[in-house]
Amino acid sequence: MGLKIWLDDKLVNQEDAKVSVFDHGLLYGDGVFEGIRVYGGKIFEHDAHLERLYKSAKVIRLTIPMDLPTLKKAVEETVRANQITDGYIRLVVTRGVGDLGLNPFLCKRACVIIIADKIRLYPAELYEKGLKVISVPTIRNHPMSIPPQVKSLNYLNNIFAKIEAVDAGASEAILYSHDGYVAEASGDNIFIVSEGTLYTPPVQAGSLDGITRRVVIKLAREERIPIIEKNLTRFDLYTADEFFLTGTAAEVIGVVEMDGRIIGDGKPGPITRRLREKFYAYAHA
Ligand code: PXG
Repeated sequence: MGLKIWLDDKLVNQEDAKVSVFDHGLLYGDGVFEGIRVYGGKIFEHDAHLERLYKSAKVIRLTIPMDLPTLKKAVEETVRANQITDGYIRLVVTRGVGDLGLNPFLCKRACVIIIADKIRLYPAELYEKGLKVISVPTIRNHPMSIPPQVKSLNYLNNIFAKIEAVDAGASEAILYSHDGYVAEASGDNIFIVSEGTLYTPPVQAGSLDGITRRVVIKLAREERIPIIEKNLTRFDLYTADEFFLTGTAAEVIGVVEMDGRIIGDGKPGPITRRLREKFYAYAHA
């Protein structure tokens, strides 16, 4: 049975959920998006995701054709129509239909797409064993190009990084900023533990302001685990006691090898496990 997809201003059948070949989202990757989880029928950090979407849209000079409360209702309606209790929402706003030129202001109306589907989780084994990651040659977008805090439809930079990781037989890519500091993974934020303190790069080092990252920082504070946001180098990652990634799809997942260096004792560490458990409890509360 097909899904019900939100398109512009209403739910339509999946077969009828079609956009124009003149949509600038397709022609230029011009648009913004969010990936959101549903846990036990509740939309996880719904307001935070929507606020980030409106900020991304503002930065790219895109007018979302409905206000936040209306969009929130549309997301809720889409989740309900597809009877999703545990799943994944992809919320996309494209620039809309224009001509073949770049000028976004010739596009009449932004197009709103909401897809709510079941999620395919990473295999449980991966959480037990931890990931192998590599540093990739592709650097994170320079802040004077598309700002990394904008969750835009233009993901080629991250896709380059992902290709480099897959080619090297690694699960994830670690990207650095133009000045050599750790930025983030291709679709996840980065944390390390060193002598009992949690460290994560500041968003300004070139990462998305991850919603999972924010929740993990909050949970660490509740757990009285010291947390410091500061610039990190690859030396800090290689020599960390623990290393983990955070993101909507992955939640909290340990990293056990990077560029041929074994992290800690080669298994996801105790603070990683504790924060993963806390995150699970928080998401399902
Ligand atoms: N950095 C980037 C570049 C991302 O795309 C995150 C960090 C984590 O942010 P959240 O808010 O999700 O904690 C993301 C997440 C996927 C997938 O399938 C993930 C993202 C986008 C598209 C796909 O893993 N974004």
